[in-house]
Amino acid sequence: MRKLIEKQIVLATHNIGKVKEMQTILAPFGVTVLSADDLKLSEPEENGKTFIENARIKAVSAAKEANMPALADDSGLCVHALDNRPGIYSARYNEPKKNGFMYAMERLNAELGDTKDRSAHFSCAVVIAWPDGDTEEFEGRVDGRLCWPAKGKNGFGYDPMFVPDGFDLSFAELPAEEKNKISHRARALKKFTDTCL
Ligand code: ITT
Repeated sequence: MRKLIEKQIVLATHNIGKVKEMQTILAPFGVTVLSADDLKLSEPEENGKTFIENARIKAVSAAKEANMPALADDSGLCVHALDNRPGIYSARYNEPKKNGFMYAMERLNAELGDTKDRSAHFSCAVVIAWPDGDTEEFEGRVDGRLCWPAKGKNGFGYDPMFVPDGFDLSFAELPAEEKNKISHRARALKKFTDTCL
């Protein structure tokens, strides 16, 4: 397993919700974290078939372009009664409406109809790539159930309709520090920090 010797990395994501969470989780480790927007990095086509493949595409592209280690996150919501959709298509599920996520949440809820099984999980793949193309890859997951109507104002994406196991509040109702203890992203990043830092 390769250690991160460099003290500066770029987050290979253009999603501001992810950037905030990743910066908060990585803050205690003393690594300077730049964002893809800071460096005006391009967005490669995410044509992988898994979260790991898409995270690898983003990390390798950003590390080469920025000439520094790059950390990418590919994540999504997997709804069990829908054969784990939208999965890797979670962001694209919100198209053509790019602003606000209500469109995707309503679409998902309509697709579920009166299905009794509301169980779901969030998955997150985190890949660190170095400019020489080397990578280390990690995954995290949090299980829960979908609620309707959506509730809460924190977080981003599908957070208002996802209630993690052991809680009655949605991810968008929980304070950020609570979500960051148990989320799919926190769990994948914990494996990254345990291994590479
Ligand atoms: P980048 O590719 O630039 O990182 P993106 O938003 O396109 O940004 P993804 O392709 O990984 O990222 O899509 C993941 C989508 O899954 C994201 O847009 C959210 O809608 C959803 N998602 C992932 N993690 C989430 C979380 O913690 N809370 C709510 N929704 C989440």
